[in-house]
Amino acid sequence: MDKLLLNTQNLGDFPDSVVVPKYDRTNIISGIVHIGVGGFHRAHLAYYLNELNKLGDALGITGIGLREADSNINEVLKAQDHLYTLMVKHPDGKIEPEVIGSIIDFKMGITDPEPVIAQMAHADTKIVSLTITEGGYNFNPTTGEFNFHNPDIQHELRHPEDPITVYGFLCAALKRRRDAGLPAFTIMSCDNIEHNGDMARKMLLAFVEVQNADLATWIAKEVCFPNSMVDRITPVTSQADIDILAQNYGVQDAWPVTCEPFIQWVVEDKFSNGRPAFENVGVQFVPDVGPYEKMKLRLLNAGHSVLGLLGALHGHPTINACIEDELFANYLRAFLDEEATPILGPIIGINLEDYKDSLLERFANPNIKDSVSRICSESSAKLPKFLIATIHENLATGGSIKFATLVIAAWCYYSDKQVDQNGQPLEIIDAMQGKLHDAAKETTTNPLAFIQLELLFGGLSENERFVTCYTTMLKELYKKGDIKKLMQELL
Ligand code: CS2
Repeated sequence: MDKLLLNTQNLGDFPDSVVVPKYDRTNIISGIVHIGVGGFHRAHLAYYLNELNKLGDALGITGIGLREADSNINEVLKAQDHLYTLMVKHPDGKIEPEVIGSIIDFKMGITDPEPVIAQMAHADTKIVSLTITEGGYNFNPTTGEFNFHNPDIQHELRHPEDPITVYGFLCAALKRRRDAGLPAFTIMSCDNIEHNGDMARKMLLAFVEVQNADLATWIAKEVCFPNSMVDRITPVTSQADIDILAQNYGVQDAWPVTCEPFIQWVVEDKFSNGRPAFENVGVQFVPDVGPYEKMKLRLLNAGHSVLGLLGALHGHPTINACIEDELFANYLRAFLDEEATPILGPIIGINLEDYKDSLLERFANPNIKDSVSRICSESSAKLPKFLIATIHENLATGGSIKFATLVIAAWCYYSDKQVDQNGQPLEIIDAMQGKLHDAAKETTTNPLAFIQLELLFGGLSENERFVTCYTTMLKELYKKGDIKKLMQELL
């Protein structure tokens, strides 16, 4: 098949099996500035906006990169007129490729902050949305307070005109809007954090109160921070995906995104400066997102971590490989039923049994091939929110903790050994990797060393019930190194 580079000019020449934007992209106005254009954003918010444009809107996104690593996506998107292909992969093998046209520009904040501030401060910008990951919010995971020790934050506090982090940029832009008499934009967090909007608000206000108290008062009054629950499994793009797109569909896209068919976004209807009619494309607006967020984080995300860490140790490469292993599927279901479900209250419009059934089906999708290394990456930012919080709640109520505790023991062993049970090196990506390894290494002389990382575990190392359960499992694991045996024993 002839291969064509993905760009505006070639859109008309792709085969019918590839959906392309039919709307006029030259008319699009950038109403949303998005920080953190990773695969998830391109499979989720940018997808929804593309759907709205198909219905007649003309709204675009300006992507922002605040990290050196973002220069890759910047270059790819520039070369492709900001177009990219979303490859929706069904469990039966069907792939639906669709070219998404809603991202219309990209700016790198590290090389030149001014155009980024100007774009955020532009009258057309109504929303600044974020997917900066759990770690990007700059809070202490145990206390939940803003981390003022971060050197970049210290720099921005002294030099408001030279922003580096999301907080510096948001404040510089909001100050400019206030001074120009423009309304504030909405700050819309799309990260996997419970009360993500409240968290963004708390962190921004902590920062700006020190940087510019006067501006803090204006932000507290004018800026809305809706909480939201976002969901779509988006694995890391592989070379095989790029090749399939080129060979089977003739589209040469340097960085397509693959995802599952399922998509969900539940959001609070609190916007400072208007919003697109997202309800027309399936977004659910509710007065309180809390119960939906908690359900998703403590079932889906925690479930991923359970499979990811146990699976990595055993040597399963992907989440679907874990689910194909009956022991892993049963273990996951037992964790969901016995430890996660009891801490969730009833959720309007949701049948939790159906929700859990659908999670297992989604995880089993054999075409997604979501790597356990993606799931285990940045566990230090994820686990306190996804799993450790559940252990704390079950300890308080007398609930079961054994399934989650084994995951913590496995995490210690994994951080110490850094190889799976077959001796294959594990790909560990974590901002705290060094600290985790050092603490885990001490386990042989001090079994509590790992859980004494208070930043992650709070007071768990002083809880008798947890310590007994954890140290028994850890001993077994270090003695035999057989994770499946331990899993089996708990069922
Ligand atoms: C995953 C999430 O990062 C993780 O560990 O659980 O990326 C998950 O795939 C998404 O939140 C799905 O919506």
